[in-house]
Amino acid sequence: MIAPPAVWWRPLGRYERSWLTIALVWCLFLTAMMPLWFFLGRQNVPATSYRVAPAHYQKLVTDFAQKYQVGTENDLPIVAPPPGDVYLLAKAWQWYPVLKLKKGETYRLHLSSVDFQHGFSLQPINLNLMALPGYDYVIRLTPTSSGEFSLICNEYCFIGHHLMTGKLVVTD
Ligand SMILES: [Cu+2]
Repeated sequence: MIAPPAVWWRPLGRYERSWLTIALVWCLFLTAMMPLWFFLGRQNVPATSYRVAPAHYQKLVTDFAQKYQVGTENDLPIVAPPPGDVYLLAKAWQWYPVLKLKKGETYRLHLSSVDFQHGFSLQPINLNLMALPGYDYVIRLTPTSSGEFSLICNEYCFIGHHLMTGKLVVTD
């Protein structure tokens, strides 16, 4: 056996010192950005959440849909509510109902699930929210462009997950 020399390392070279400094500065920068971005980033959805019994939420949505229904599409009611509280329900495996909103108006979009955890994903805007049973998630929403938007589920919710699509319409 050969014993290693008493001092087997050499003092840091210029390059190693530079790279270590760059790595340290980058780590500190990223660490500072985590809390900063939480407060300054515009990615945070203005939302609040409340506890709600799934059966109660289901009733709220069906009453709401009946009240403001203006049509039907693929057996789903098309609902055109006035600005204010609007309801959307995620269930295996559909988004209920088809909401018809007005550009520039402000809504309080309620979102919840009656069975599994689903993922609300509005395309092509790429607005992503969680739909959880037992929680009413309320999002302040002001559509800024008109057209037809697709809703997909981006949280795996068993066998019908890939079929869980919906629609949201914004009119001028
Ligand atoms: Cu899903």
